[in-house]
Amino acid sequence: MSENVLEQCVLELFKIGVVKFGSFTLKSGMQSPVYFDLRMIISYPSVMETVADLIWKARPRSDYQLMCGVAYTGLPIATLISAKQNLPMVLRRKEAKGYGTKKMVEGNYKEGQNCLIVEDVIVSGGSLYETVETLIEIGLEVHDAVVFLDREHGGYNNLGALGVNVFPVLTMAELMRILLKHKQVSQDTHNTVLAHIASNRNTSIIKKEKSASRQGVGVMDRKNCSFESRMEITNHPLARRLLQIMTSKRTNLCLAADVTSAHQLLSFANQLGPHICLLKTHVDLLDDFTADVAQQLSDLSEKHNFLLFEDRKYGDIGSTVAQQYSGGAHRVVEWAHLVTAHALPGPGIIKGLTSAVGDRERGCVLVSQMSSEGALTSQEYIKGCNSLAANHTHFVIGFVSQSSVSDDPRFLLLTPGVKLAGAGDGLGQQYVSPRAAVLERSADVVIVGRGITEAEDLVSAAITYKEHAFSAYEERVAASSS
Ligand code: 5IU
Repeated sequence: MSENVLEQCVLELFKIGVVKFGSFTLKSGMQSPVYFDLRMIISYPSVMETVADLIWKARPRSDYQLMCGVAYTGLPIATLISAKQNLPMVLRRKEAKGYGTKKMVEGNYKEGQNCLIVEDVIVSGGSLYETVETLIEIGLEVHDAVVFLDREHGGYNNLGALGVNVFPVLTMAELMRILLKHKQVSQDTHNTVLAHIASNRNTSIIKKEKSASRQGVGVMDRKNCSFESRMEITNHPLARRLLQIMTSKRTNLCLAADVTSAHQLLSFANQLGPHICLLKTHVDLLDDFTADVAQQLSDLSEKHNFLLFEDRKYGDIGSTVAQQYSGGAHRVVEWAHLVTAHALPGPGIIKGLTSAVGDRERGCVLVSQMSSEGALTSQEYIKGCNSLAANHTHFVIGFVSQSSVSDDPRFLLLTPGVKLAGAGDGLGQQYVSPRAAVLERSADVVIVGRGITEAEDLVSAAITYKEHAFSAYEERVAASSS
């Protein structure tokens, strides 16, 4: 196919608004400066025909007996090809019918037939693989997929590893090169998109039950997975870093340092740093916070390899939290790797916080449940937190919780209200032991304050909590694999 046809097609797609630049959240939760929406072509039959021709030409061989378009945009494209090439189609439903035959695949097919997959765009390859899986289950042979655009986020390799060869018409870098060559985008936009591709090359497919079964692995349930194995499937760099710290230092202990002087905070951080994965602060309690204290905290976090976690519980509209996060006396975004936030305001809370992040590596933990007596976090609220997190995996790394609010292995559950002795503090706090937090309440990280900060020997108290919590985690993972 001539380079010219492809270039003309890209320019045409750009003209009709298929390619957009700005700030977008992809289905996976990834933030992207570019969006490619091929659905639009159904309003432009001649463009659709060109796209279908280009896709057809990208196939590696000619002996397919069937073709299947991935819903939705792959469907009209496959239909065009099917009619033009006289190649029969099958259609994979998104959900099985609730009546009649309940089948997942429509159309006539015979076991063993070789089926070509047609898709518009691949990111991680996850939705394409769901289609492949269903077709394999009914006995079809599926080895090749033709796609219009490979966004270069790892889908090509992910599918290759699952035995599906992907043949893209175009990659995102080629698309940008063509738009730049024809002066449709600035050099800046071009570079921004290329940098985005470079930093998101390896997204993974979240293995749903079915995908996992083809590879002979079990369903990935958070509670059963080791921190190490979860590193591979989280798409947030700070979640990965935290899991890495927990694995290498063998600690899932977060110290809650509710103190009023910087000297005391820094002294806790220095003494207990070797035993913790996170230092949870409330720097608004300090009488003497300065930028220098923040710098010293950062230095200690580097020295002892733990992350800084400011428990500010942001909960206002986006514009206000953006200012609270970046400004005021504490300039939290400048030094805290993680912060807590309420889900109450809805997606605006994430938009507001992320607008202040710039190019720093930052994340948040949503307060899903609280340890205090009579907390008002209902099931409905917990569900809302889960969907807010699932739609913003580029920023949300997990939840503060008191039970197994999520089985998604990408998210970490952090549980406060942990103490070895004592049921409460007389002000509503309710305690459980570190073992119960991990084994009964499904915590990944235990948050301990006064159990350590009020102990006579700080270091030995921290070691005791660390050992209780980490051995409970090891038991939990071992129990699931036996
Ligand atoms: N904290 C809770 N419960 C919660 C949430 C946060 O205790 O539900 I959200 C904070 C408050 C304090 C720390 O900073 O965790 C617990 O300290 P003690 O271990 O001293 O109770």
